[in-house]
Amino acid sequence: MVKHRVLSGIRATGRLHLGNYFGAVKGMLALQNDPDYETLYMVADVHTLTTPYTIEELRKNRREVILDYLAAGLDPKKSILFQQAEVNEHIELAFYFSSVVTIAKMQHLPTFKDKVKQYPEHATMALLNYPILMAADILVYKASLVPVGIDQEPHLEVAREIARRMNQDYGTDFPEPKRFATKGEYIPSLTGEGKMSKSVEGSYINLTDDLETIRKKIRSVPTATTAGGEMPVGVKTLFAFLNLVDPGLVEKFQKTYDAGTLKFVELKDHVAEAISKELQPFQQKRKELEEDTAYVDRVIAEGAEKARAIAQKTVKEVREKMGLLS
Ligand code: AQP
Repeated sequence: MVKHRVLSGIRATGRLHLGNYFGAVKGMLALQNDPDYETLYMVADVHTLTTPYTIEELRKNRREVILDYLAAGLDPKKSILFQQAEVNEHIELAFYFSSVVTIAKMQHLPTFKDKVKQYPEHATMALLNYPILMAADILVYKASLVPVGIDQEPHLEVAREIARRMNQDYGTDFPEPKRFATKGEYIPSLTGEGKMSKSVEGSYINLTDDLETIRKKIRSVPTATTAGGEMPVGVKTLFAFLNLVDPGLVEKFQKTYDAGTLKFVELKDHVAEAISKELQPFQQKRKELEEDTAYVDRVIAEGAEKARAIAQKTVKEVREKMGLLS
């Protein structure tokens, strides 16, 4: 039986947070452990160049994300784990794809506009090309399923359009990739505004945070002074977290909220403890992996080799179909 392929990635911009974990990594794990799928998970280090970064940090983080993947339970015996920059074919295919996409289309994407607002001095061609490179990341493996958060949906739409155009114009056989959604496809920011995001200070909980840090951060979520009535955004956030880390208790806390007797500090401390408990196996495994440099080096080298073998085949096909091979 031909297995369906899965591709996902996380940018090498720093330590993973709960949004990355529930929106992406949980889905990556579920598909890795399903024998119907062949899974490829990369560190999107080339995508890191689309927003301001420091060379030293990038060098460190492109390895750190591999450690995070392994600590979260991604297993090189089941998944191909690799760094995007080690497989040049992604960039080559992205250039071919850029010939079937208009500039206007890219400029109108909400994700592009948001990032330009966030970094007005950094409205680069690389940023404009982000969704095209993402399409290449997926389609170079002919992947049909992509476990990512809901914020990535507009980019997947671009990937589907590119697949359609390439198939129509050049007779390729790219699938139209779909998003694999998890229960935590949208993790809200701790500030009560927008999504949890690495680049927004005060918005996130890192997977490496200890209980004290998590408790402090969760206590900072803005709540009303009294419970009952329409739920303010901060309270909704707390319930969203509870639903992910201790769903059995949602009903009990909801009842006390409706009755106006909920003590927010109790809910907050319970949520903090449940998050910390959820993260303990990850934190333990990460410490062990930090000691095992040789193993991590091997995972990185072997992953690149396996990914390259698949990617090279696709790019050769595309070059041929587009008239670049005689
Ligand atoms: N808040 C979120 N809820 C659910 N999923 C999320 N993801 C990110 N934030 C949330 C998912 O995590 C994966 C990696 O995203 P990325 O490669 O864009 O990583 P990032 O740039 O480091 O993510 P951030 O925190 O959002 O960074 P900035 O602040 O730089 O933009 C994706 O699957 C994404 O959907």
